[in-house]
Amino acid sequence: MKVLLISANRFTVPYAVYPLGLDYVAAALSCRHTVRISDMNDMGDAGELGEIIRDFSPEIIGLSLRNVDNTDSSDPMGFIAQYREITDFIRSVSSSPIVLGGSGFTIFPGEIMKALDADYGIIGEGERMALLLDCLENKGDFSDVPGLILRGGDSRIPPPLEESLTLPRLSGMPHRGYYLKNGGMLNLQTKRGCACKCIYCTYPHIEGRKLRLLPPEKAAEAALRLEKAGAKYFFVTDAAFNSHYEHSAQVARAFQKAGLSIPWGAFFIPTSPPEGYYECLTRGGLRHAEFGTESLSDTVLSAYGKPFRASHVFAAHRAAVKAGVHAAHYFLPGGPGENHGTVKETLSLIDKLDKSVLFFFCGMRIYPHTRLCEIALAEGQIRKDQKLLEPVYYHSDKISTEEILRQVREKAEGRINWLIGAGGEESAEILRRMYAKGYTGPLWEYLLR
Ligand code: B12
Ligand code: SF4
Repeated sequence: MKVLLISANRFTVPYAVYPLGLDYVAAALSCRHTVRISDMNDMGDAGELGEIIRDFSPEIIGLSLRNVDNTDSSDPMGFIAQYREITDFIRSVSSSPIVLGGSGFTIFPGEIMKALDADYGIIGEGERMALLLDCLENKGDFSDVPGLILRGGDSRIPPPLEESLTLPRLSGMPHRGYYLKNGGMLNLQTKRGCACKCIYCTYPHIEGRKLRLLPPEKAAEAALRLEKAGAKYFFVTDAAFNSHYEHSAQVARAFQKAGLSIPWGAFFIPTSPPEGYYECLTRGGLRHAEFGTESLSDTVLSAYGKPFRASHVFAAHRAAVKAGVHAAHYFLPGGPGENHGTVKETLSLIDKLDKSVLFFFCGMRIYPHTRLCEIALAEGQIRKDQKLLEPVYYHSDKISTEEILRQVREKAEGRINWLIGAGGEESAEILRRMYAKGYTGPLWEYLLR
């Protein structure tokens, strides 16, 4: 079959993110089908998409829905209306069935199927689209496709893929050019899954709880291909790169052994690392670490279900900075357990995180399939039948989000390394201007204080 895969994401805050998921879907389909990828970031307007559809005449169209909103209560934005415009446009030029997928879709499959009136959706890993195509070609039984959702049907949550992680399609992606021109950043994945139980987090639902690891030499092969393709920097998209200390160190050693010369960054859990861990990673090219710290109050960390306490955050931070890593910490005040005292505690300890960039997402978004959703339901903050596609944020009855924002803004005054949310359009615009001058990567070195 002729398959057109489209990345619908046009959000460029904090920067434009390469749609890696579609390379996995393409790899799973390419042996039996003709697959083409189009990226809305790389297109001037919808007219261009129309030309691609007319020229290629796809028999089926897959649409990747990464973000449903920006998860930022201080500057909320939703993307479903934009996606609806895209599906309406596709329908105006093609009668081929539309299949939805992607991480945003996986969180809200039923609601998004309805909002976009799509033919099919695949919850979770899109490699399973190969089974849907088999089914369509052979008039097979749809119930053999795990995670498939039909128009008007119920969502069935599939088990994560059993197989070990493989590589995505690594060549023949012309849309990479857009990212190489705008910051030079591409991305790769070395594992899927997270076994932690942080109460608000969707990642275990999207990727599964069991860790599935890519052999380190395969990760190095993927990294070298990115370098060869012209990437100046890459981001490792794993839920948490150090959720398996041994494997992540092996990956860094494999990068070093393969002679990788471009720097990279990743998400980290601020747990105390083994001796020499960050030095090993920097030898393999690690330049920046984004820590999911969330709070420096042990009361709050415990209520959030985090697998570390404030002392571990400081240990992880010191170890990373000593190794020369650019550190960033994400904070998520306002969830269960937060009160005036805990906010004060976090803000008074925060200066210990020197030489770092601090992101504050004030307000915890309630997602389905999370412990937070159960807590909010038990506290009467949401109804059992309430749809959460339209963002709902948890409210602590001990301190309001406005008060938290006020305190954070007051402390952030005059500090360029404190960003509310992802920094918004203003920071993204500064990055865009620096990229236009030839700068590459996330460019935190200009903010670190
Ligand atoms: C890494 C990451 C980032 C990094 C990206 C760095 C980079 N250069 O790549 C950074 C920190 C920059 C980032 C930023 C943001 N992120 Co983010 N991010 C992630 C994360 C952890 C992984 C995404 C990823 O690349 N996965 C690896 C690829 C291979 O998987 P995938 O894309 O999901 O694709 C698979 C399936 O989804 C499916 N699939 C994908 N497309 C399709 C298409 C079809 C047709 C089919 C059938 C299947 C299918 O198959 C693929 C292979 O199995 C996810 C959470 C998660 N665990 O998924 C959040 C996530 C995507 N981010 C999210 C958000 C909100 C954001 C921001 C808006 C936050 C903000 N305000 O700044 C920005 C937006 C950035 C942008 N410009 O779009 C949300 C999106 C949900 C939502 N609420 O909208 C997620 C899901 C986290 C969450 N809160 O639940 N992010
Ligand atoms: S917040 Fe990080 S450590 Fe916690 S469950 Fe999510 S991915 Fe895992």
